[in-house]
Order: sequence, then structure tokens, then C-alpha cells
Amino acid sequence: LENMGGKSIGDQVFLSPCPVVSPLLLGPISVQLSGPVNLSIVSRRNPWVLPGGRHSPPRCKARHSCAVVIPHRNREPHLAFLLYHLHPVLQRQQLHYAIYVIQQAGNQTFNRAKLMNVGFKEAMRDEEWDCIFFHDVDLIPENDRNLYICADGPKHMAAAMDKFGYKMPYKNYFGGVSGLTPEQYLKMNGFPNSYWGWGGEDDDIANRVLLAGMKISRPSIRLGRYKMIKHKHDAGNAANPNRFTMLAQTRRIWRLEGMNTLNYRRLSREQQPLYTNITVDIGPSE
Ligand code: UDH
Ligand code: NGS
Repeated sequence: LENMGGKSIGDQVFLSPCPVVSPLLLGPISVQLSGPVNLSIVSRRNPWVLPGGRHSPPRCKARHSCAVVIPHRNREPHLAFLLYHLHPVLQRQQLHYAIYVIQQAGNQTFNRAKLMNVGFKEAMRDEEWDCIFFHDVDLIPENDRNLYICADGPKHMAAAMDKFGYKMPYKNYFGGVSGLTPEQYLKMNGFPNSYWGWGGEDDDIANRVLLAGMKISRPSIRLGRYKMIKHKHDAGNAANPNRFTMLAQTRRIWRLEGMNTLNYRRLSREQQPLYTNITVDIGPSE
């Protein structure tokens, strides 16, 4: 047991803290976008993941915990592909973690930011996570040294996406994957609930970060690399024609609308082998 990094006192096993830098990290990851992946393949390759998609390092006490929230509807092949890559990355980073998939019920217009607010609330019911990551289903990390650990300011993880030539498309881009401590998230009153359809909600979130007096933190372009699974616009997620008018109002609105006005109806919550599946009715757009 001592060799495994633990001490036994009575029936309890006390593990020593994990190393500051995980010895399991590999650096760049080759992400092959061809070939079929399904959830049973992912389960077989991740035998130590517990129901609900939870995991802790087996031989040391994790220094950091995180919940990963994935807003989702009707993208099952992408979800399997993301889990195939993300579970091993989080394990190599020696994190204590759980993955939450937040499913929008019905076929009303999609609302990514509201689903992420729901994910925050649902994840925090389970545990006081150190950090909550908000993760598009189609973005695959390409370097496991891009750590799923929070920073001094809200962290934009996807600083270098392949579709933007592995650089930022514009200065305050905050889309794709981001991570916030509960304190950072609450300081900016969470995310807007009012962006129905594609576009603008990530810019609103970036504005909230700045308006709440925080600074965006980012990994280097070398580490913050993500590959996007190519896809077409989804049905039910047409571009939001109001997004520019709405963005002009963030300064006035952010304290009044967000986490403090979130309402939704939870339809189900299941512990799947690789993730916690939460289906919600977030209402029709107003
Ligand atoms: N999402 C779903 N289902 C939907 C819509 C969105 O699960 O029907 C989630 C998913 O996590 C996705 C995220 O919301 O990664 C963001 O939506 P998106 O991937 O549609 O947005 P993105 O900006 O792509 O990545 C827009 C379509 C680009 C089409 C380009 C055609 N060449
Ligand atoms: C901006 C959008 C963002 C979007 C980004 C990248 O123009 O929501 O493009 O889009 N902002 C507005 O529409 C106000 S992408 O190239 O991924 O389709 O994330």
C-alpha cells in the first residue's frame, strides 16, 4: 500500500497528494477523425470510470476537481468521439472529475448558454467542484498539457482551434471550451439565458467577464489546440437575428439576467456509464 502512495489507518486508506505535474501527460495527441466510435468502445477503454462519468486518480489524492458540462441535443456520434478522447485526457491529468451532458428536450430553438447555466446548477448539487468546464461536444483537445484546472481569471481553453488556423479568430473570442471557478461564475451572474439560436452568447459571456471586473485567462496557442468535428448547421439552431442588439445591452442587463433568473424543469437525471445524463425543459424562447 505504501508503494501505491497510500497509508492505511484502521479501515481507511489515506492517499498522498498527486504530483504537482502529472507524470502521465503525453503532450500532443493525434486526433484521428475517421473510424467509428461508439459508447461501448469508449466504456471498454475506460474501465475505471464510475457510473455518472466520475473518476479519481486511483493511487494519489487529486489536487484539483472539475465538472465538465456538455450542452447537447442530437449529436450522439460527436458525444461518443469527445468522450473517447476526453476521459483519458482527464485521467492523465490526475483530476477528480465528472462529466455532465445537459440535453435540451423538445425541438424548440437551441439555447447553449442556458443549458450551461443548468449544467452549473446541476453539477454543484453533487459537489463543491473547484472548477466547472463548459465544453462544446464537437471540440477535441489536441494536447493533454492544456489542463482542466481553473485560473486567476475565467479561462478560455480553446485558444487555438483548427477551423481558425490554430489561432484566435478575434481578440475576445470566448467560444468552444471555457472553465470558471464557482466564484468567478457567480461574480458575473452566470451566463445569459436569453440567446436562442446560434451566435453571440459566447461574446455576451466574454463581456460579462470584463464587466464583472475579471480578466480572461488563456493557455498558449501551443497548448490550447482543439480539433472541431466537421458538421453542418443543426436543425433548430438557426442564427439568432437579435444577437447584435442583445450584445449592445449586456452592460445594462448582466446583473439582472443570468444565474439569478434561471428557471427550468428537470425531466430526468441518470447515471450513465460514461456521463451523468440530465434532460431539461428550458421552456420556449420568449
Ligand atoms: N449543440 C447541440 N445540438 C444542436 C446545436 C448545438 O448539441 O442542435 C451544442 C453542441 O455542444 C455544439 C454547441 O452546442 O458543439 C455549439 O453549437 P455548434 O457546434 O452548432 O456551433 P458552432 O459555432 O458551429 O461550432 C456552427 C455550425 C457551423 C456550420 C459550418 C458549415 N460549414
Ligand atoms: C462570431 C459570433 C460568435 C461565434 C464566432 C465564431 O461572429 O458567437 O463568430 O463563429 N458572434 C456573433 O455572431 C455576434 S464560427 O466561426 O465558429 O461559426 O462563436
